[in-house]
Formats: sequence, structure tokens, C-alpha cells
Amino acid sequence: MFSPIFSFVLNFTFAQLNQKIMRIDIITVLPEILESPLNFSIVKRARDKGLAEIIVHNLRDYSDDKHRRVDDYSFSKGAGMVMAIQPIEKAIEKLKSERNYDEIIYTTPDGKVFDQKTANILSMYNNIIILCGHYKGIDQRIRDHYITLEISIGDYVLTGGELAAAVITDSVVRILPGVLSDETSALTDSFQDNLLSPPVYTRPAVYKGMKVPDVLLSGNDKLIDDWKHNQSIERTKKLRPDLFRKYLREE
Ligand code: 6GU
Repeated sequence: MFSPIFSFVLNFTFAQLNQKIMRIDIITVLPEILESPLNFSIVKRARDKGLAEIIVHNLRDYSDDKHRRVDDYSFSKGAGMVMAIQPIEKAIEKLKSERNYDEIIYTTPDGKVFDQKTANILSMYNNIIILCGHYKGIDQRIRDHYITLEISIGDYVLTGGELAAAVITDSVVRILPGVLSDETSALTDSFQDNLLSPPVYTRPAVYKGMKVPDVLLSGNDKLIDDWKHNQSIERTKKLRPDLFRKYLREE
């Protein structure tokens, strides 16, 4: 086997030659929140392999204000603080002057609800910006003139868009070509075909009287595949009838 350092260099070289590198620029007032989600596990591996470049920008660095302020009072009284145009415009303009972006995304509870299909589409892009919402939102003029896609991660309220940006980035990066091995292939993920995953088991085959289903110990691959598919169907029917209807429509 190759030494870890040599493997790293080899991986990196192949990544540079054969694979596109996706670049994700994240603009936020709280870069610290994004640190651990983007620096462990599969996202870290993708970055180390040179398959994804993820740059987190502190919005305050783009503020022309002497106190580095990024928010201001809303023109509608009592509506809370609003993220001001100036720093956001400066950050986006700087990035746009350096490369072309396929999508400029704003994370907001009133955006389109994120799903696997959107993740798949984003994973085909070269460069995206994710602007994290905060306070009572951003000045509408930024949304009107710069934002090309508004994404929510579900019908509940978060303190800011950073966790949503981490969710989007994780789901996109893990499906980039070359990130997962065959064994952990994204093609067998829940949701990739609108079905939930079947249950999984590991050793021991019996634990305190609780047994692994006999079929999994049979060694018969065809029987096992049929069982897994059947379990997926039954689970989806029971737990996610909405998803099951989508499966039947798109099958
Ligand atoms: Cl993207 N932002 C916030 N603040 N809350 C949310 C959300 C985003 N998606 C669901 N809730």
C-alpha cells in the first residue's frame, strides 16, 4: 500500500486532473458555527481530497462601518434589526468579480423547502454562494438584485441561517463524484429514490435473545436484496405516506 502522504498527493492529483472541484463560498456573521460541521467526517475528507473548496467569509470583514456593524434598524417600526445592504453587496461583488457563480443562495425560513432533488442539482454546479440570514432578515433589495435561490430547511424557526448552510453544504458535498466509496455510495441513500432505507444489523446475530432476521444470515444475495427492497417499501408506506406517493408517481 501507499504511504498516507503519498496517497494524499495521489488523490489530490487525480482530483485536480479528472474531477471538477466544487467551490462553496459561505457568507455569515457567525463563522464559528460552521467550523465543526465543515471540518469532520465526509465533508472534511472531500476538502482534503481537493474535491470541494469551502470558504467561510465573515460578513463583518466587508463592513465599511468603523465598528464593523452589519445590521441596522428596520424602516418598519418595531420589526427588529435588519442586515444592511452595504457589507453584503461588497462581499458578493468581490466574489463575483473573481469567478462566475451558478447560484447565489440565501438561507431563510420563507425560502423553498430543501430536498434531495435540490441537493442533486446544486452538486452539479461549479461555484455557489450561500448567504446566511440573521436577525429579522436582509434588506429586500439584496434579495431582489443578487439572490437567485432562497432555501429553507423546514417549517420551524432557527436563530440564523448557519445551520441551514451547513445542512445544504453537507448534503451537496457528500454526493460529489469521488467523495464516497462504492460501499457508502450515495445512490443507496434514503430519498435518492424516494424510499427510506431498510433496517441494518451487525454482529452479534443474537444479543440477549434479540435476533437478526434469518434472511440476513442466509447468505443468499438475491433473497437479501428482495428483503431490503420490501422493507424499504413497507417502512416508507408506514412512516412517510407522502414520500411513498411520490415514489409511486416517479417509479
Ligand atoms: Cl434557512 N433560516 C432560519 N433562520 N430558520 C429556518 C431556516 C433557515 N430553515 C428553517 N428554519
